[in-house]
Amino acid sequence: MAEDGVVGSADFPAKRPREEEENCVSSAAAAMETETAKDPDCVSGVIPGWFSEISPMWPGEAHSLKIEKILFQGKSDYQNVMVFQSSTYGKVLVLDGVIQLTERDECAYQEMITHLPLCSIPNPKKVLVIGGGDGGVLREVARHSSVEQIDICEIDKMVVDVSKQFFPRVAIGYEDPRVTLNVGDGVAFLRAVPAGTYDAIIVDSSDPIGPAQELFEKPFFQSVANALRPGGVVCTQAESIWLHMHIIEDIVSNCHQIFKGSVNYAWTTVPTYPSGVIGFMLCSTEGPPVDFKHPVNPIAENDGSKDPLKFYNSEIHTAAFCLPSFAKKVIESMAK
Ligand code: SPD
Repeated sequence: MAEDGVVGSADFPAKRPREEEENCVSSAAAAMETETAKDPDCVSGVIPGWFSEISPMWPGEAHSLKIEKILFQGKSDYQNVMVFQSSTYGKVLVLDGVIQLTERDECAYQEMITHLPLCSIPNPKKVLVIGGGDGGVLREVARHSSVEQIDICEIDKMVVDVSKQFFPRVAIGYEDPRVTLNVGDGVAFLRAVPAGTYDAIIVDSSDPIGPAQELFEKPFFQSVANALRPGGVVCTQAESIWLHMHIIEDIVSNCHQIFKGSVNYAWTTVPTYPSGVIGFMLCSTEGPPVDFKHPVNPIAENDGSKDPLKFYNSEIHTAAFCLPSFAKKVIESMAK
């Protein structure tokens, strides 16, 4: 292990970096004057002065945010990284043209992806985060006083560095002494984890185009199940019921084959994500039963953190598993 709890990518195989940038699918305003703009090929205007999120994953629609100032643009080995100041959602982190978080609504995602699994089991001690380089999930895991070890595996060091520089209230998660950062490929990392190591694994990935693609595939879920103790839980980013039922169906089908405990889908609202909602796949391995819909491990009112919870509470935990009829029909039919 290297200094400061950071494990270098040499400790396990790194994912092959993207060779050449394909067509840039997203747009930010060309008309913006920026001191830091380095990649004008990836900046084209839909509405001048606005960032528009355009992707084949949500064809025919594009949510836009007004840009006050572009604060950072860079290209890592894996993706384009951009930070801009928006006029209504605070600072925004964008990877390959897709919004990962805004200061205003990140709580709705980070709190739910973390506390839905961790409040569903008694006494979680060892937690692994795959992805989540911005540190927001770490910040949330750290609220749980029972947790003794928090490992994170993030493929892109630039995401970690940029988050620490521009999103200190999110990246504050890295300051917890229980955290060990591994920079490398989450798929390879998990394959090397001894069976039964973790009580909970949280997969905070970007969308399945680009570096996160394998995190949506069956072999990855198999490695997750193997790395969990009996009755351990996983929560993965599982896209939008409005846009991605085909992806969700694949995830649910894989999870029913692999996880012999509970398999449930939950969702939350995030105004700046495509369609304004995003879902989570929650599963447990065979062992002590887990009833995700009824949390058994509430977070202490005074959890010792600087900022109180903004979004999560026990009522919204249970409500997150109530699905609209069209989604419920598909997802529940797969359990049979
Ligand atoms: N469509 C974007 C989905 C992004 C999910 N991951 C966000 C990372 C925040 N920690």
